[in-house]
Amino acid sequence: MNPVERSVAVKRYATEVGFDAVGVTALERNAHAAELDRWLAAGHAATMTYLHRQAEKRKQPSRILPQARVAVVTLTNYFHGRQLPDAAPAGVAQYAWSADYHRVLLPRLARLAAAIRDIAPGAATRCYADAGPVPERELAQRAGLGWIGKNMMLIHPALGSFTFIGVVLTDADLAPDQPFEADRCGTCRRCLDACPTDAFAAPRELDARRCIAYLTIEKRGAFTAAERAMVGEWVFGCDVCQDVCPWNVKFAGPATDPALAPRPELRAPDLAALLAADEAEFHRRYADTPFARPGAAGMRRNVAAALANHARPG
Ligand code: B12
Ligand code: SF4
Ligand code: SF4
Repeated sequence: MNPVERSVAVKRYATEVGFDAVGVTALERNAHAAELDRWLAAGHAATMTYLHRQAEKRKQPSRILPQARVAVVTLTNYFHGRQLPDAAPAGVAQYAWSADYHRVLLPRLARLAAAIRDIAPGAATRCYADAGPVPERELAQRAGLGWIGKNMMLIHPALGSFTFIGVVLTDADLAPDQPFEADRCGTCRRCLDACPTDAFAAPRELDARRCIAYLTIEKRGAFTAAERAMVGEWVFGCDVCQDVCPWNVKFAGPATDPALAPRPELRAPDLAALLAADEAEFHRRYADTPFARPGAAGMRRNVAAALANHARPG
């Protein structure tokens, strides 16, 4: 097989294992390395110090796996439609309505990596989904899968932005795709205007310190009074800047993947039970879910804030 035929075979297999879109890009220097440097220097990473440590690899992704030549980049649709959770106050971002996506994506990526090694015998492969020093949105844009919207999300023209990105780095000789060069946001700025905390310092510049996703998922310890007010009635993550995006409103279709089926205890969690759960009970209920990231104490903090904000709106 020549590189083009190998790419076609890899992409066919990616679709068979359940990925909704796939593309290939060469591991050149990140074209937006300067944006990353500025973002970090401005303090927008908040307490996510790993982003500073990983910066050099994000800027030059060939340093992640030294012999790697290309990234095979996948998208997995997780959109569950436009319905809101039944029980307010309990805003949970849609990506957390089903089992922890790392557990779904990584076995699929491992199967894709095995197929790459069959198609290109002797190839080295390494799989990533979210964790690791991989500039996933940047690679997805370069692999032709969509553009980076003003809300910083990778937007696929047919799937929208409610997608997970998964990556296989490899030294296999695969033909790359053309990057997605167009910016289809145009003059729209709905995401910037709708963000409840004004977290965008500018288009494509998110200050994590003001982002509800950061506050409810990544921040450790107690909220300040200002942070407590900012999270509103979200108990885990936030979807506002995606919910308002016309590319999701018009084009995103619900995921049919059984592995990502919504679970009631995640979509509309029992807040009293979450508040009362000790470590053992929390682990029993939520160990395989995204709620495990903030953990029992983090979720208690989030629920307490959401309930207080619900009682005292505005
Ligand atoms: C840290 C992190 C966060 C932080 C910071 C978010 C942020 N905007 O940077 C917090 C906790 C706030 C967060 C929130 C969310 N996250 Co997050 N997060 C990450 C993580 C681990 C690293 C992102 C990062 O490096 N940020 C630093 C910024 C500077 O880098 P960047 O986002 O890659 O942006 C690059 C481009 O924007 C580019 N660039 C800049 N300007 C321009 C201009 C043009 C024209 C182009 C083409 C490119 C470009 O340069 C930047 C640097 O390379 C990635 C996984 C990964 N390994 O990449 C997931 C990831 C980005 N998150 C994801 C998700 C789903 C979310 C949430 C939707 C979850 C939720 N519902 O609560 C929110 C969305 C918030 C938002 N609007 O961005 C998905 C996004 C999927 C997609 N389709 O885009 C990822 C890819 C995880 C995954 N594997 O699926 N996240
Ligand atoms: S996830 Fe929510 S808080 Fe964060 S930038 Fe988007 S709308 Fe704003
Ligand atoms: S809401 Fe508008 S500006 Fe924001 S990402 Fe979507 S199309 Fe782009």
